[in-house]
Amino acid sequence: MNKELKKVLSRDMFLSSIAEKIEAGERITISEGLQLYESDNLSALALLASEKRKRINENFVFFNKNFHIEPANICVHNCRFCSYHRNVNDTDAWDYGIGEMLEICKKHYTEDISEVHIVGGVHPGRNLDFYCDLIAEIRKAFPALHIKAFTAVELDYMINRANLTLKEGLHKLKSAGLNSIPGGGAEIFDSEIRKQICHKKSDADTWLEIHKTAHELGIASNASILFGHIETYLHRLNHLEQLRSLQDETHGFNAFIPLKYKNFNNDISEIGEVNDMEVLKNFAVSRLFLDNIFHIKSYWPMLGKNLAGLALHFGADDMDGTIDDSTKIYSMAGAEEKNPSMTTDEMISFIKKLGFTPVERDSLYNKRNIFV
Ligand code: V47
Ligand code: SF4
Repeated sequence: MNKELKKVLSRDMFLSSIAEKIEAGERITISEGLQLYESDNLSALALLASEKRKRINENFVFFNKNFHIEPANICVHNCRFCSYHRNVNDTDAWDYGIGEMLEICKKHYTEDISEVHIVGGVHPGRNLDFYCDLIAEIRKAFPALHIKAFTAVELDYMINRANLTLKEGLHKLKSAGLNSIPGGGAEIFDSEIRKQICHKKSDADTWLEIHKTAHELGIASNASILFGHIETYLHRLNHLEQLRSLQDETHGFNAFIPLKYKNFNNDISEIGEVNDMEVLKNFAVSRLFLDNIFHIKSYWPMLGKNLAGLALHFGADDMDGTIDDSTKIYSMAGAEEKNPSMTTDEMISFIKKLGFTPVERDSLYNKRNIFV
């Protein structure tokens, strides 16, 4: 244990014993996780999470060069926290065809871009064949691009409608060129909370089953949590526990993304947003609890650059991508970054200024360039 951490823990009996466990590489329990959440000793949480992150990821902070496609904001669901979904006839609804999405790819693609991230609403008029054609066309036009696409909730709907098993549907998408699955749609796994904030959406078991099946087929994925609305610390920890157990089985999750609930223009706006301390604490506990998911993503388009940078001192090791102003999900929910875009140079100097070594990665966290 480093000197600074010892000093910060010297008058904190509760955290000291948990810190010893973490130091010895032992797994922490839900009740220990609860003690971490309930602690006001933010310096200790930061130092503990930083020690853990260093053991896993040294001093590296990862980023990739990517862009997003949001095929449609039309959605059959009506999640109460969502500021993005629209009905088919709304004047601000969009719904891109395959040709339009290829144009988006052409607009953003250069040889050094390694990933396209595709997430949108659960569209009632689109089927699995449409999405397979989309993936196949992108694969044909941009053979080297990693295609990370469709949350488990979108996958559940399209595969169900095609009357296929999860395995058959995912296999079909993989054959078309799908490489990995993003972490969205997880929200909070607890069924009572889900009933209150996203009652129509796929349940936790389905979300977990889709990721498990994907992992078994060799499709890696991410996981997320939507926090800071009506859930308690215990709901968050139960969520983390379910992810940790699945990861023990499959080792298929690349990264965990804590998504802070943003409250602009949705059905639960009145509950407000949690403060930055709470966000940072959540990063630290996630890093300490999820000992088997190697990367914690500080998703800057949603957090804003300043808070995303601070999260790197609370256990996060990944900034996600350069984005090129290609996502609206978070700006529509009130995120500080209205047109998120960072050049590679900006990303590198941003990470360096915070004292870390920037690493450009591919979507599976292979190192492409280390900027010492
Ligand atoms: O599941 C919706 C979230 C998610 C709000 O895998 C909101 O690399 C905050 O999948 N406030 C979709 N969050 C985003 C997603 C994602 C994002 C970044 C990286 C990756 C990855 C995946 O967006 C949804 C939901 O949890 N969301 N509304 C809101 N008001
Ligand atoms: Fe639809 Fe996703 Fe919004 Fe829910 S969060 S309403 S599934 S777009």
